[in-house]
Amino acid sequence: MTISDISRYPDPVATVPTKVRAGGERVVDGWDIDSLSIEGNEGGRIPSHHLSWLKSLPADAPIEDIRAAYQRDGVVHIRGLLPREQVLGVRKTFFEFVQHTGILKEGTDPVEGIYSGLGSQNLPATATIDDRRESDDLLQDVRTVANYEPFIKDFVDDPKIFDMARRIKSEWREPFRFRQQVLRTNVPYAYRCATRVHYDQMYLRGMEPDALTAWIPIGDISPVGGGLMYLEDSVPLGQEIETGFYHLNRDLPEEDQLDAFNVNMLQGGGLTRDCNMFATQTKRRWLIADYKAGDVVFHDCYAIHCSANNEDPEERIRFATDVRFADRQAAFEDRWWGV
Ligand SMILES: O=C(O)CCC(=O)C(=O)O
Ligand SMILES: [Fe+2]
Repeated sequence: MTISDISRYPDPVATVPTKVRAGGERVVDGWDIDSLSIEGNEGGRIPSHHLSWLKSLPADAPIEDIRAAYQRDGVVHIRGLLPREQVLGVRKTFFEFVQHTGILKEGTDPVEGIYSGLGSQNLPATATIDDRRESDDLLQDVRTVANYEPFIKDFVDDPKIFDMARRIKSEWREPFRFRQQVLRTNVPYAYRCATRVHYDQMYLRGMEPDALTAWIPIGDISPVGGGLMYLEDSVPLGQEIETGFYHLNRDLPEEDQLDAFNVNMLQGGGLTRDCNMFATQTKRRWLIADYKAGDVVFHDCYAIHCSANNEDPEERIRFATDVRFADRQAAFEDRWWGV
C-alpha cells in the first residue's frame, strides 16, 4: 500500500465542519482570480475554485476591527504598516549583500532582485512538474549570515511591528519577540522549494499554542510571486490535526514528541507538499493576496499556510521574513527566549 502524505494524518473532514465563505469578489486590484494560474510544490495547478482573496485592512484601521479579523480568520493582512521606502531599502541592502553570488541579473538594480538564472534547470517548455528536480537553494549560506547583519536586526526590531503584535494580543502580560527571525528567498521557477503546508505550532511544540507570527514580505509579491497562502477557516483544523499528532506521538521518546521532524511527520517537516490536494481534501480555499512592500501579515500558530512556486513574470526573487511573538509569562520552553 502506498502511504500518501495525507493518509498519515487524522481525517479533518470527519471532525471539523467546513465553513466555505460564499461568493466574494473575484477581481481585486486588476487581478482576476479565475484566470490566475498558481502551482504548488506538487500536485499541479490549483483550480481557481480553490482560491479566494485574503482581505486586507489598512494599518490605521480601528484595532477592534483588526483583532476581530484575526480572531475570526486566524490571520490578518495589514496594508502599509511599514513605510514602503524603508522596506525597499532593506530589500536593496540584502540583494547588495548577496550580489557576489551571481544570483542577480547583470545590469539590474539590486532593489529589483531580478534573478540571473544561476543554477536554473533550463527545461523545455513542454516539461512537466515531474521532469523537474528539487532546486538547489543557492542563497542558503549567505542568507544565514545576513540574519545577523544589523540592517536585518534593526528591521525586525521596528517598534511598529512589535506594537501591532502587542495590540492584536492585548491579553498578553509580557509580550516579547523570539530571538531569531528567518529570512527566506525563492528564486523564480525553482521547484519543490516552496513552503510546505503547515501550521507554526508543529515547530513550536512544548510552548503554549498562543504564539503570533508576523510574516513580512520584503518587496512586492504579486499573487503569482509565491507569497504565503492561508487556508480559510483553518485554525480549528490545525488544532484538530495537532491533537491527532499528540496521540500519534505519545509512544515516542519525550524528546521526539516535541520534534516537528519525528517519524510521524512528513520528511523535512510540514503536512504535505501538495496544496492542491490539501484544499480538496479539507474542502477549503487558499486565500491569496497581492502583497506590497510595507504590508505585514499576522497569523495564529494554528493557521494553516504554505506558498506556491514563484512564477513572477518579471523574474523577481521573492524575499520575506517571519518574526514571532509570545507572552513571556505563559508556560513555554526557554529555547524561545530572547536576550
Ligand atoms: O515565507 C515563507 O515561505 C514561510 C513563512 C512561514 O511559514 C511563516 O511565516 O510562518
Ligand atoms: Fe509558517
